[in-house]
Amino acid sequence: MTEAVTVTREGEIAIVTIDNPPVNALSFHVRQPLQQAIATLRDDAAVAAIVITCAGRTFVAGADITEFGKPMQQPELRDIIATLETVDKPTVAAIHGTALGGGLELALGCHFRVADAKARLGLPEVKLGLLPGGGGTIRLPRLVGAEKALKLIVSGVPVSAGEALSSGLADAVFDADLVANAVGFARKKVAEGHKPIAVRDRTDRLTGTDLAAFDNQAAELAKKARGLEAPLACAQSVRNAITLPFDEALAKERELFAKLVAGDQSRAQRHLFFAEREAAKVPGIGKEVQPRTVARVGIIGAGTMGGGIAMAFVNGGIPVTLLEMNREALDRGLATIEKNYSISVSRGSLSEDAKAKRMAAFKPTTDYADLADCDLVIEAVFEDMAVKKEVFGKLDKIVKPGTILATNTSYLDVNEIAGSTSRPENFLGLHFFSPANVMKLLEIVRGTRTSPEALATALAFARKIGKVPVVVGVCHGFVGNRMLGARGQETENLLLEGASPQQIDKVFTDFGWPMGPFQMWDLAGLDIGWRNRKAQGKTAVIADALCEQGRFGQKTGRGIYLYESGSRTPVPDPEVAALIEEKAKSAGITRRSISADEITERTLYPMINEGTKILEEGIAARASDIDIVWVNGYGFPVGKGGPMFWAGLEGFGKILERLEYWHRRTSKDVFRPSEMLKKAARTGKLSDD
Ligand code: 3H9
Repeated sequence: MTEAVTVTREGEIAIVTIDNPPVNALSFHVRQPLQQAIATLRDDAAVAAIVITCAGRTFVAGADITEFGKPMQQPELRDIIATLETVDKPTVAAIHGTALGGGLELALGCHFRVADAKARLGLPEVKLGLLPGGGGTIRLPRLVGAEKALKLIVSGVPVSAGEALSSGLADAVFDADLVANAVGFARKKVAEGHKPIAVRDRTDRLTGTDLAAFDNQAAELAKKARGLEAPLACAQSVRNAITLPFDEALAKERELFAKLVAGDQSRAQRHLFFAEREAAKVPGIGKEVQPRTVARVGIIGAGTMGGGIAMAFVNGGIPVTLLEMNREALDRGLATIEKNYSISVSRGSLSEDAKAKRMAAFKPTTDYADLADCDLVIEAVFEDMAVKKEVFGKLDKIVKPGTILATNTSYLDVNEIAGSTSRPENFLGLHFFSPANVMKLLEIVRGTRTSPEALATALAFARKIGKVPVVVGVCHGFVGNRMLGARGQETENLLLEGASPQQIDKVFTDFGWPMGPFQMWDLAGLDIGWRNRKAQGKTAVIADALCEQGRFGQKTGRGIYLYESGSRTPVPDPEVAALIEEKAKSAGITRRSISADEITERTLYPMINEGTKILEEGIAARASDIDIVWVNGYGFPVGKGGPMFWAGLEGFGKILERLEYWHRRTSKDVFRPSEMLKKAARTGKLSDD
């Protein structure tokens, strides 16, 4: 094993290299020799300056997250930084790849930071439910000013080397030869002969901070935090950097960090960090399975879904052949795509030049023969088995032998569709979520005959276009929509029995969902479900009645709620309340008061139960995969870690007991507890944990 920390010399300049693959996290076996090396070099009169750099693909990407939740072994990061700050010769962090979290904090302990032009620098701790706990909230404002620091810390989004340079976070940026240039930079500082100033002692960017403006900015951020503690703690700590002496502010940052790291929200968010990486590892798909190259994608259908999927690929650098039935539909689809890009240009997130390049990456066509050279073809046409089979029957004859065919169906049997082609091994489902160019989740549906190569290819292009892929098996609605179905089964009954839409929605938003189920109905459009129900001979007493009155949701200004013209704010409607009462009366239901707990038990508990049935059937490989689906596709609050993680917090025993109660009362299958849930209630964990 190579040494985690080595010291080399370029004349009077010492170079400390950290080597802890894959991301140079500051694990205990790095901290200890690093601390020692810095102390030794500090006391070595032959050393005039110290450069800290990293081997491998990146500078330090943070503390070692796997050590959180266990007793921290000494020395801690803050001890190392404190030692660094006792060095009175120039110290220079040479940053390539990403300097994140504790990695950037280590760099902030140096007098200077120099970066490779492609490097990114950030404090993403907030995404793990934390605040930077190695002095980042106290030192960063001293370099870039409090308002910029607050933005960087609360968003958790890293900045480019160029931005770091212009804000004062970096002192120099180099296009190549980072370490050699860092040594040159250090030599120059030595030659200048000034005693370098530690970041902790710099106050120039802090004096004159407009505290009222800062508080306003922090209040705006607090509004968006939606129950998450970490963003508020970040803001509090940056404020302390302005108002308190350095050491006092640092001690308070430490207290805030200790509280967050021990809390459920950070546990949940750390779980999601590892769950996302775990989801990319599919049983049976090892490194020996090589993904195929996907150089061009064909997409059939330029409507909302097809257009969104096409944009996702083009944004990820893969050109698209976009097919529609006729020229008008094609032009409409392209116009929508262009409009979407224009919005990005007007917001400043895309340049005119980049927009032009992206538009040029679409090859529009109405001729199936133009799909012949595609490596992957995805259909996003009408959700109808016969239509899909016809499309794939045609495609199968046109595309090359190795081309992967994929359906974007939300519910239909992928195996049956695959059977309509001569290549079921090169067939899979790609369930994108609308808007497909924005939503991160991609359910990759593995058919019984999908080959490992096809699956590995799907995982590879999913990551290339910035999606979070989760491999799922074939069943009605796969993981997400199947559990959504279980969550929604009792919502109408709750209305009929006495709850109001706004009461139910409030239980959901209080939980941390961005919106409740009825707000979602109105947003998605009630007519979609109505059409599906009619096709399947099903009914929904309240939703059907609303649709019969032309109340389709936001798009018609009225659904379960009322919407004033141009507004998306739902306003409770007495007419809907009367309709619910009337329907309850005709069904012979005496309405009663319904508690928030009952709403949770009859919506979220069945959803958890369905999740365990999905695991029993092997539709999802792990409970954490289900969490990734729900957090990235359906707005499940990140601070609760996804439905299956949350179930552990809530208590499997409690969930089982209430499901059994509702099952006894109603005999409904949705409440029938799974064997896995019963076992979890006994052991305290789901079987794959
Ligand atoms: C912090 O610093 C707190 C301090 O303020 C205070 C301390 C007192 N630790 O993502 P990848 C693993 S909090 C342990 O697939 P990429 C990861 O699980 C930290 N492990 O690679 C995976 O393992 P496996 C703040 C880590 O190239 C492997 O490395 N920092 C850590 O797509 C490869 O990861 C962050 O939040 C870690 N810190 O992306 C940064 N990081 O192969 C977190 C990664 O077994 N990291 N692993 O599945 C990242 O954002 C990305 O990993 C990075 C590379 C962008 C660096």
